[in-house]
Amino acid sequence: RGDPDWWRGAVIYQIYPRSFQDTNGDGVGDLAGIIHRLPHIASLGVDGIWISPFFRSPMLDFGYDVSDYCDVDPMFGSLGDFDALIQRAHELGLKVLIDLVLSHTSSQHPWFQESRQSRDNARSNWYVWADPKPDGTPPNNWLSIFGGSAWEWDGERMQYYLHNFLIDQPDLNFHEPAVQDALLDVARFWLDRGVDGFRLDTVNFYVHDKQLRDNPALKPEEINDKTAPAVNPYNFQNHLYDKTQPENLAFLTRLRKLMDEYGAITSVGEVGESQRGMEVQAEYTAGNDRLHMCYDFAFLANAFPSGTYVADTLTRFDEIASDGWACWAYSNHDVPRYVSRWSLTPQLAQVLAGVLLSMRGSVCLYQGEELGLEEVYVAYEDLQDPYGKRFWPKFRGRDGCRTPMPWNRDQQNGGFSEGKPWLPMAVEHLNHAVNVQEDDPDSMLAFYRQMIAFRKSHPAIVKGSFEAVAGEEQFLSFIRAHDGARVFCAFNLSDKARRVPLPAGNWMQDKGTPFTSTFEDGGITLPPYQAAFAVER
Ligand code: TEU
Ligand code: CA
Repeated sequence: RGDPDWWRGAVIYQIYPRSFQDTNGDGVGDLAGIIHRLPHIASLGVDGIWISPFFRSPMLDFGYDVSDYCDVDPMFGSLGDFDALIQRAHELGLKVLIDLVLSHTSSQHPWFQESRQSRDNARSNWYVWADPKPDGTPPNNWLSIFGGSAWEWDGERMQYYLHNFLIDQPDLNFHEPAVQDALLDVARFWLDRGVDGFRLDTVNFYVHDKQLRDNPALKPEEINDKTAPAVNPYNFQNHLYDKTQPENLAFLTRLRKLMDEYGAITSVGEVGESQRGMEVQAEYTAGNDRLHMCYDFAFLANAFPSGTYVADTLTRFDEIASDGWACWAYSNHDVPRYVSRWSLTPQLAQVLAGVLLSMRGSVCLYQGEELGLEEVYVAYEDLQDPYGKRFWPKFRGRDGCRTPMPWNRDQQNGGFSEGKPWLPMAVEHLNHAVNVQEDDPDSMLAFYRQMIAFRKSHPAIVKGSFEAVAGEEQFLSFIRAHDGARVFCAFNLSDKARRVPLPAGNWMQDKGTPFTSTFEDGGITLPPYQAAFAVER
């Protein structure tokens, strides 16, 4: 399977399959649609794809509620379609990562159906069951990310079960060895089918505090606010229970051993915790025998990433997680698209995309990011996300970044579907459609292609070390170095031109980027919102 280290510094394109390309007119994207559009992805020059869940599911959380880990939901196609997808992706030189949701299943999963029946069936211990307090209330104060108590009463078994997300997403009990074994079998099933790695959903939620102690960090107003999502409700990081969950480290080592049997496999664990997430990541990737990398939320939070913030974040990562390897993203299927979240002009979006694609770490791009798409306002009548429905209007949910991909301005529904799309095709996206940008050398699409090609042409940018030179509110510069080669990268985030001195050394401008700048007299003049790159002679 080639270079075992291919994932270090890779650019991975995230596909949200429901919204990528529909081929049978039911308004929902499918695997055949992904196959059809793989050449577009390959044309970006990325190294691989991560496909959000396509497994059998009642779709209450749009696939993150799995009822059969080893089959494709008929809505998306068949296992045969998946085999064809892998084959075509590999022909195009793209690695394929799938999204394993191991922390919880759907309540429709046969494991849960069996487990809920009694306290002594073969799978009775596969989920987290607990008796009520003497007054009948839930066993403790834990909250669900999607609102309300994390405990749901089950009238069949006459006990509460734990759900960190929807009521229909019961948490698996990782303290039960048989559960771990069954999930490793799932990973093996897909490795045998030829996948190149896994994105591991909510990897820091796998194991719960066996003692079920109350979360001491929870504020009473968080418990009572039924109108807004709680901030870090389960709050592992402030919890009495060790934030890294010692039992999880052992599970991740077992998973790693399995992946290593196959060679050239990678894993990226979602650690959705920005406060102390890096310490957790350090543990999860320590010693090269747990995860390969973690998916970091530093740039998925709401604040605009100043030069100071970027420099500090990357520096801190190296200090805290020195064995680790970061995986950064600006956008995904859970958060508002970054162009809107940070209120960026196209120029500022480009310079920040330049920053992302110059970072030490791997990079995930979310479908449509290469087109410069903005967040869509989805009206309440069209809302699909249960999380949004629950907290509307304080929180409008995640549909605004999940609307269909605009492929062709001149076709019905932007070329996404011949039927009624499950979420409306945003009219304002049509002018950004792939066919509009395809042959325009000044387009966002051309920008991303050139910037990705530039990144790949410099091993120092793909794999090199990171050393911050300057991190200011509106300016950032750093040096990436690998095997004796150094690249100096400078970014002007302001609306004023700026004179940038070159660091000591014999530097030469690299013109292979989509940015403009002038090199003269040992320094660089950076126009507003431009970046410059220099290599050593
Ligand atoms: O998300 C985990 C996660 O941290 C999210 O709850 C996030 O905080 C939330 O979506 C608000 O933006 C993963 C998946 O990415 C998400 O789509 C699933 O709904 C969730 O797990 C449950 O499986
Ligand atoms: Ca379809």
